[in-house]
Amino acid sequence: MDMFEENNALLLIDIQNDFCPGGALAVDDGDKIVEISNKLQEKFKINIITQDWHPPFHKSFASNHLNKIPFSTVEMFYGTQVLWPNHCIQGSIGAEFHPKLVTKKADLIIRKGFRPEIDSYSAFFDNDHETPTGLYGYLQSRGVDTIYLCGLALDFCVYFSAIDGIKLDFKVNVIKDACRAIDLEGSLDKSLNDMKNKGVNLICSGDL
Ligand code: VGL
Ligand code: ZN
Repeated sequence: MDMFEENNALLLIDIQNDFCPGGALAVDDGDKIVEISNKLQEKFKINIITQDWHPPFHKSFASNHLNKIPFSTVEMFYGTQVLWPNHCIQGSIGAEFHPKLVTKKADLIIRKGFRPEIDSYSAFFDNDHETPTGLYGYLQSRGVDTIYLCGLALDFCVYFSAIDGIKLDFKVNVIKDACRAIDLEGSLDKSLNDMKNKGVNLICSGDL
């Protein structure tokens, strides 16, 4: 397949130190997708990288709530929010991309989760499903109609980006072997089923 077409974009989601082994919110084998993500970038004309980018007092951190522990939940004005360990704090080493991730090929690096009061899993919208990151306008103005997703974590930021992509009428492909999951209380199975039901293509890097 030729991904060098102007209507295809590869979105590399949150391949950052804190989501890799040794990081604050480590995803099992998160670092194992770096090489494959670099290879994928060779196939695409348009590469876009996202970066989870939180201020220290971010409301998605358990530490910023009274008597709350990581991986519990809280009701926020936009619905139920999982509380995470402090991660991807703006300017920290944990927020940097994995050192082996090639970033020079990216046309756009989009930061998300910088508003203290609201989390942002999706590359398109904050968790209120309303506040835009700007990615939609960017893709539209470049004539992109098909997106390919890889990165971390499959059942959170990749998943929410894929679902929003469908809502926005993109053809959405998730490259499963170039993702790893957190898998919190069945979230992996739930997200995979939901993606299948909503028309996300789950593919392998070998298919490209
Ligand atoms: C993510 C939890 C919190 C992700 C980001 O990138 O999947 N998950 N912040
Ligand atoms: Zn985050």
